Amino acid sequence: MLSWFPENISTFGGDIDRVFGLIYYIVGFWFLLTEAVLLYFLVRYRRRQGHAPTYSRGDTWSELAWVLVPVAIVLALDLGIDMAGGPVWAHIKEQRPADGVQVIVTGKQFNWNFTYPGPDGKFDTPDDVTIENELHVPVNQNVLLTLRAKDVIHSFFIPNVRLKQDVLPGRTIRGWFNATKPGQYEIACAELCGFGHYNMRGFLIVHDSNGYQEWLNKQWPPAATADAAPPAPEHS
Ligand SMILES: [Cu+2]
Repeated sequence: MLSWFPENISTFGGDIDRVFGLIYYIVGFWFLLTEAVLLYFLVRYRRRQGHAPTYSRGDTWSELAWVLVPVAIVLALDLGIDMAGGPVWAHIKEQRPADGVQVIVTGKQFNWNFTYPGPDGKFDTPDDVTIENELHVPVNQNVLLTLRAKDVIHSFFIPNVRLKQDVLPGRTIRGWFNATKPGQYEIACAELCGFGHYNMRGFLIVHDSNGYQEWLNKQWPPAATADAAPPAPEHS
């Protein structure tokens, strides 16, 4: 199903793909059906010699049924989509995990800045590190994003983790994901944000746990942070 999609490497990506598939097949079915009926009627009721047109007022039940029956079916299918999509939305948008790797994402013309809190786990301290266009995360761990924009509206889009979120100047929006496969994946801006929009390309680098530790050690060499470590327990 939907095999042209980029590989899903997100814990919630399968749910999103299922909702997408449901909408795709329902809308696809109705599109083909209505276009086919339209073409049939165009030919069947075309202008012909000796056939006077009739005007249908639509005020008998059998005429109204042409409108009301499809309305009822489409409404039922819409509610079905809502029932399938509602829990997925709630899981992704409202039930953000409490623990995870914290990253501030700032979109600006024309790149993505990723800010890490450093060993102290707090933002706006001297050990914060900001990296351009590279989001490094560990595999199988929650990544909690705080999304902001500096100038105009951008849209933070990582196709492989099925995450797309607008970022707006003046607002702080939260997002999260949990990547299940190490590798390098594309990040894009999905909102036309100026002449360099096409160039707003970054990469998500999902490390295995050793690789992530190595990357952390490179950003914050252990020697430099030894002072911040708690004192060794005293022996009595
Ligand atoms: Cu942008």
